[in-house]
Amino acid sequence: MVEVDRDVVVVGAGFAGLYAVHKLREAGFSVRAYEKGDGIGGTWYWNRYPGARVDIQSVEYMFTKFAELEQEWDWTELMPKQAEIEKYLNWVADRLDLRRDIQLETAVEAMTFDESTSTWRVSLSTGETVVSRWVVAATGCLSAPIEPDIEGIHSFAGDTMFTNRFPKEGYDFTGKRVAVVGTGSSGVQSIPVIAQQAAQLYVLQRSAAYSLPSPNRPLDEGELAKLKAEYPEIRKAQWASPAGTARFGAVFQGGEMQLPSILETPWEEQLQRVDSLGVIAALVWSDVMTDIEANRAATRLYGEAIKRIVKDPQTAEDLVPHYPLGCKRIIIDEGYFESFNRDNVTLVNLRRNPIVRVVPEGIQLDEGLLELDAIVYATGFDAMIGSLSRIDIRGRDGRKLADEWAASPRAYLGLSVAGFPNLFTVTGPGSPSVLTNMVTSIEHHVEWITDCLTHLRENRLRTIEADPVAQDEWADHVLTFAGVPQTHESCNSWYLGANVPGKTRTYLPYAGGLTTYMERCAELTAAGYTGFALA
Ligand code: NA7
Repeated sequence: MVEVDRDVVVVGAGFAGLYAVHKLREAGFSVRAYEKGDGIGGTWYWNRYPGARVDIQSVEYMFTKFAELEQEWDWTELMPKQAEIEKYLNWVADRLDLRRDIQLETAVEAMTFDESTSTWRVSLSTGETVVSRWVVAATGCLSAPIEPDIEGIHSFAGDTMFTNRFPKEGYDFTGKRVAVVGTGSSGVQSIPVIAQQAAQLYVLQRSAAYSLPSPNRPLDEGELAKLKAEYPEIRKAQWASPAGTARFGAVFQGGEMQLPSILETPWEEQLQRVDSLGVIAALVWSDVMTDIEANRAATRLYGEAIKRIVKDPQTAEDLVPHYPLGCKRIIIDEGYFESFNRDNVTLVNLRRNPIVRVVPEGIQLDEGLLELDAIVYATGFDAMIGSLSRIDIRGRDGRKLADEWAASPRAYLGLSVAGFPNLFTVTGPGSPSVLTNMVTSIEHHVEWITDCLTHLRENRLRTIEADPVAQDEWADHVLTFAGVPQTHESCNSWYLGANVPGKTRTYLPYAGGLTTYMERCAELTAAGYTGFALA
């Protein structure tokens, strides 16, 4: 048997990488994780922009299988900020003694599968090469940043920042003339915070956002103690829920179980819902996600709700999206629309007044020059496949993963790619991942991988590889779940890869729900790893 440096190389040290190190080590495998950042946390290490916050409740946005440990961690808010999540992950790493198997400031640059020994040769940015039997790619779904293709972007004389690698030391916007480019989650979360500091803030919007007010609030001691006492029930409910979170919908729907059809509800009655619920009124209908006409009605209602918040009529109109509700992940904000009533905030509709180029003084728009001190790009990610496509990964016969995925971004069960044996893609394309609570999806994948490696070890098997036919069938199956708003021709989401020029347009995540997905994985595994070749 060939010598390996480690049984398993783990790429990344966010939620997935940390859990992988822990579970694999616990199962008796030797493991080493490599992390590009100089701290752990993955997504929650890099995305430290002002206002960054998760949209899942804190008591569910944590590892769910540490019954004792979870009692020791105190969340301070209903939906925690980036800094608190980063602190939590560092605390977990210390408590589980994970750091000794994690090497920071080390990027995996290339990996090649050696068919003669069935091992991976992993090349690191430090110049080292590590040989392992298996690789677990815990590289995240939203971790390959996109730099927008804007002429002159590097010529700006002021401060240029990206939300997805925001300065660690923070940035003081006080007295500055600032532009934020992009109005996805990162833009929408950072804009209200920057607006409070900046002398002048220009919001450069190409597509308007669907955003709901955050229900966030501090958790007082008594409430947290009660929640902790309920953790066993919360965990049970969470794992029985199709989204890996049982407490999410209740926040917005007030527990209402039977929702009416928007198409069957007179306009005056629809407006009454805006009276009581504000912008959330657009969401509380039975047919909005299944019928495009109902969806258009919801957008109209959403526009009415915005008009009631935003005083300037043109700004209010420009803030209404021209694509279906549910096409992109709905954002949760803290005072986004209210920000546009401030004297120091101006919305620039790039559809009417596009960016011509960036110049040393600021941004040259079609209709004039914005003179600026700082530009913040909140322009998103090459989602779900970008982080692995950017590593030079060679499988059987020298096949390059980036080329395979450029043509057809697919992975069997979202976990394994045909032609790339012994490589596992945690929350890869075709997995529920980004449509669920990421933590539960990650836990499921890491546990499945650990069980799989244990099975291989027990049965003296050296390789596992997805069957190409099973992989294609899975990809077809995944597409059957993509809903009406998600695949509509006017939808250009990162779920579809449509935010990256040249990327194949296909719906990447599995929308059938985590519970259904887990059942399917369990059935296939129990039947002898159907769809995989084990050797
Ligand atoms: P998103 O959601 O992909 O948003 C990126 C935004 O940047 C979006 O509004 C884009 O407009 C805009 N964008 C991208 N390129 C440009 C250029 N060249 N010019 C102007 N505007 C541009 O990324 P986020 O980081 O906000 O959020 C990612 C996920 O993190 C989010 O879904 C949550 O799940 C957490 P477009 O819509 O493409 O017209």
